[in-house]
Amino acid sequence: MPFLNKTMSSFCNSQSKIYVAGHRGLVGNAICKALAQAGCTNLLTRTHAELDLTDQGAVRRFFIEEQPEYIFLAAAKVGGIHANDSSPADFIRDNLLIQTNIIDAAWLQGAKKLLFLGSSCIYPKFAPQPMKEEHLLTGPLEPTNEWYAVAKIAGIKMCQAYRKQHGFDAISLMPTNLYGPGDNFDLHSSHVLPALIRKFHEAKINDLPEVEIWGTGTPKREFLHVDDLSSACLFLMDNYSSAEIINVGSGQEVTIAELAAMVREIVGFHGKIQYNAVMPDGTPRKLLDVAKLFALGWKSQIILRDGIAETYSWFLQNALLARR
Ligand code: GFB
Repeated sequence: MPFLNKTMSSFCNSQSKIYVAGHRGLVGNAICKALAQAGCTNLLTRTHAELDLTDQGAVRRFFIEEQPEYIFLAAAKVGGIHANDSSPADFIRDNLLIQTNIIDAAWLQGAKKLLFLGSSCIYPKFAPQPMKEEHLLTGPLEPTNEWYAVAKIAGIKMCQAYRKQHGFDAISLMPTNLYGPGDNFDLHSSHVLPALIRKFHEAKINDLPEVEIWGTGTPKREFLHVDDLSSACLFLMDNYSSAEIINVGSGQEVTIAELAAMVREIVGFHGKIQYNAVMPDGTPRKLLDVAKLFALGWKSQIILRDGIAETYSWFLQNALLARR
């Protein structure tokens, strides 16, 4: 079957009222762009200052007033391995509150459909690779991000419970490690890819002899461009309705050392790479099995090298504005 990638967009027209929670984040922003390109003009967004998603009363009032029909739940507290490991209370609290408030209010107000975004870290640390949807809850989690993972698993279970008890059409997507323009480039809280872009860039302009990479460089990660994820979100909002979770990935993985070499070349840094094994490696491998999604007719399109080059040029143009 040829890969469709184009959503039928039955939900997506100028009439449908669509709420994107977390529209200023990497994912929410990409979803808004994709929706606008697909012709959805009735988009609803709120900044954090306008609506605190951890406040149940405020979220309920917002849903009563606005009555959104379709919800993309992209609001979450996210971060890289160090942020997850050092702020476990924030990760479990904020995510549980945000997702619980939104899922419950959406159902209460009779929304037509909700799309919840989880993460590949919901799978056990030593899950067989590539990780299939049925590997959920079959073993212990990776300790550096178990707090975030437990919150995301609760979100999955909540979607399943509301479907089972109330017939609410809530679906759960499990994206792999994401990156792209608009990412967080703060070296303490970011994920590896933006961190490497910034580290190599700053080493280049400051003529430094080496760049420090956390861990051993041996863990493998799969990366997906955020525009591929937003395309999958629109596609699945139209073409998927099930209690079962569905993985969203590129199907390709690289070691952190390979990633570092690629970023170094794209940025044009000629010094050395120094590994700091005192910093954690995290899960050794995290490759999603994307057979289920591919069988529905969707496939990622952005090649990692191209996506990194695009993200680096975004960083260069927006470095002063980028969150630091
Ligand atoms: O992207 P990252 O922080 O998240 O780290 P995870 C991936 C790998 O890159 C780890 C290594 O092995 C890190 O040790 N790494 C090397 C670095 N240098 C750096 C650096 O400068 N910064 C960072 N951040 N990493 C997160 C989870 O895990 O993935 C979240 O903690 C979430 O919960 C997210 O699931 C997608 O892939 O290890």
